[in-house]
Amino acid sequence: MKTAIITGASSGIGKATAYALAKEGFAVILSARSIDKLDELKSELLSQGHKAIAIKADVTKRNDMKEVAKAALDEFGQINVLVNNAGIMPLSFMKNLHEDEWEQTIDVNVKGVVNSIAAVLPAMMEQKDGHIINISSIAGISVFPTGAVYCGTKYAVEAITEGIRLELTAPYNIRATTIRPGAVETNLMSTITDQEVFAAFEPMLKSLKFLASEDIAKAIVYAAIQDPEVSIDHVCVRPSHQLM
Ligand code: NJP
Repeated sequence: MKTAIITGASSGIGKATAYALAKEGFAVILSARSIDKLDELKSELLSQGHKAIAIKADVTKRNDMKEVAKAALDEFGQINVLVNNAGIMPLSFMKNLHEDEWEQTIDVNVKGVVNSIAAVLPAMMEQKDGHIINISSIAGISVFPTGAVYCGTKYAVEAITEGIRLELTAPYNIRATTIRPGAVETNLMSTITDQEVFAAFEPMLKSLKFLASEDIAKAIVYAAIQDPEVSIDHVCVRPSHQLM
């Protein structure tokens, strides 16, 4: 049975992805910091006949992610897919100097991604099979005001993903994909504390119909279930009326 580790599986896109991959026959390894939410999700999946385990882990901590990989191997014997989904988006104007949030955004969105990659690579290289699906963003291909640091982290995710493709696909059969969501209805905006951001985006927030997490989960499944010789490099999924 193929397995998928999903970081940030306690809500939003990660949670929807857990359901979608489980329905495709993957055993899912759910990780995030909110273990209560993960346990609830795990119970629901098990009651529907799926295979799932839940492990509390903070992506910014290397050892936590190594424990997640170890649990996946102990339970299922292999790691086929890593969905690097955990992320935060405390948008702010540069002039307002939200330095702590900048640092936290880099820690979660960049260091968290490489910590998770490092945890699964030994198993994937040994198996000569693996797929790293990194949740980037439209912010990973274009910059907008208030998003300087957030966009910077997602540009980094794009670069890291391309590096994996160049170095690891041919010798180890490890594929790499970025998923680039547009606006999706999740808890992500709750991390914004700079009130000027809400004022700046008010017209957009009032008029735009956000996507559902399930819309992004479908794209993740599409990338994950391709035949081994097919590489889906990038998938951009945005609301039809979101122009940038
Ligand atoms: O957000 P949300 P999304 N260690 O807040 C986890 C990208 N994206 O589903 O630890 C481990 O519902 C947190 O879990 P917990 C976005 O950049 C979104 O929208 O329990 N996990 C939760 O499960 C991000 O990469 C949109 O608090 C940590 C999850 O992350 C991905 O989509 C647009 C953690 C966040 O779930 C999922 O975000 C776009 C840590 N230190 C890109 N910190 C969008 N929604 O519009 C947080 O372009 N988490």
